[in-house]
Amino acid sequence: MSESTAHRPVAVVRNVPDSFASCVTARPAIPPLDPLLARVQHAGYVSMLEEGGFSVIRVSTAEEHPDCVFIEDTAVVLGRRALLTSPGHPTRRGETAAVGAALAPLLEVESMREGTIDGGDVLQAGGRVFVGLSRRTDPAGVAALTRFCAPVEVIPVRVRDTLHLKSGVSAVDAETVLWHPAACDRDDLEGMSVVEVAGDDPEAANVVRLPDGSVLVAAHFPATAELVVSLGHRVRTVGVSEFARADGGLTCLSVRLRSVIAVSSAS
Ligand code: CIR
Repeated sequence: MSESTAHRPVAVVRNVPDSFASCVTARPAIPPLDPLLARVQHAGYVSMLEEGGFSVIRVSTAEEHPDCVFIEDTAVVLGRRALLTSPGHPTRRGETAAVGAALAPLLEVESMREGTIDGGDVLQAGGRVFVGLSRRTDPAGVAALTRFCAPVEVIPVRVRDTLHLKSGVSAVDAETVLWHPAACDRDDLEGMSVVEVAGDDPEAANVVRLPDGSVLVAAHFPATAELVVSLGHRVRTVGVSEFARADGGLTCLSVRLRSVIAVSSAS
């Protein structure tokens, strides 16, 4: 590799639309969501993805889709294939077409024909795929995902009180997940080393593994940052409070293509 290039896995993101304040939330956001603050925080998130070793591709934003920044929900990537989802909330279904167009040059892309899935319910860990049965992901969606992933094993997990499975569980390394009891039964994460996070907010368990081996943690969860350090990982932090107010965590702001390596500037 020359000094001016680096081979990096790809992360796909989608910028914050002006309509962000109208996105779907479990409870009305008070004060209203601020698209300008969200944009500043999104820029920080993208910087961290890049510093951590991802090459970032952007899908243009869509004013008619206030939630489009939560791009993780629109696609599940397994190796060099992508399944475009049918998101569980009807207002979000139109988000997938532009994501499919962005992924098509990089991956073999197919679309779901039955059921609903939000990518936030799909956790790849320990060589298997855990999928949350949630308010957004239904049994027909799980069946579609199971067909897509074969021969990789898909394990359905009943989501307890969180929006998505990954709202309260995420992988911190190849064998270990962070977990909050609001998300699911601990025993459902069979085969994984399960580490409980502190506090009342399940999103404290939502982190992103970066290609350089570090782990991205939301700045408003310092106890998670300490926990991840105690597990032997380097931590990067980023402020994403405006997305948290819209029921989103760190994973939901990108689709990560760990098997697709782009050659990019090493700056
Ligand atoms: C929604 O309710 O669909 C969005 N406001 C938040 C989606 C968050 N997605 C994720 O955690 N994967």
